[in-house]
Amino acid sequence: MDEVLAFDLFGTLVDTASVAAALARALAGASALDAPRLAAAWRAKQLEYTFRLTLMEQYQDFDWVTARALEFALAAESRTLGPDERAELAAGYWHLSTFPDVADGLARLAGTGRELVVLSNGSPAMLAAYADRPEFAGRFTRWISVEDVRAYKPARRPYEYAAHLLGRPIGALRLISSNPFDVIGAKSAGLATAWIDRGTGVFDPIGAPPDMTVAGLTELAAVLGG
Ligand code: 2OP
Repeated sequence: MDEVLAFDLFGTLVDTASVAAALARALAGASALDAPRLAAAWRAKQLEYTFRLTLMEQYQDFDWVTARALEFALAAESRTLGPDERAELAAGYWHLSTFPDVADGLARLAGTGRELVVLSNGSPAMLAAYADRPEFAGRFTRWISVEDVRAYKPARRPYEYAAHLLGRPIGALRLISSNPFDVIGAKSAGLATAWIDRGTGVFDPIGAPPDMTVAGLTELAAVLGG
């Protein structure tokens, strides 16, 4: 039986840097703004909060985490926005741009006969919104949210839960992610891995290297015979 490919969403299929345009619009007129840097700081804080909550054995959903991280990132830059403007910006995480290689890569991977699923930190409602996109429609058999186990990746629980839901041994899943923490977490839980290097070229040296490194989904499909 072929392995199941479990895709991370944020940063892997959709581009978290695409919130920069909305940040630039919201803060137009304020003093010089490096919107891509602010978007990156927001994303880094968002992930930090997921890690910290999980370490504290607490859970707040990904919308809450995203909103709090934006609050922090703005305050750290001494930028002020009202609650409605902040809410609108945070809602941008429901509408991130899909990376250009994704539609073609998923089509080819589906052609290999492997089952494709999503395993994401996103809330079930967020995942449902993404599932309706034309490039994703019908490609994934499941959109698995960590919310079901109330623990964020890279805790073991979300990976083990995905294997349990799919009724497969954990080693029959391959996690596909651009996030090194996710790749290392999955590997340490027993999954095979593929790292989508979306341009950083730098992988964290705190765990096993990825089983596979590719530049995008089209290349992944080629390596996997699609
Ligand atoms: C995701 O779960 C880790 O943010 C990443 O989609």
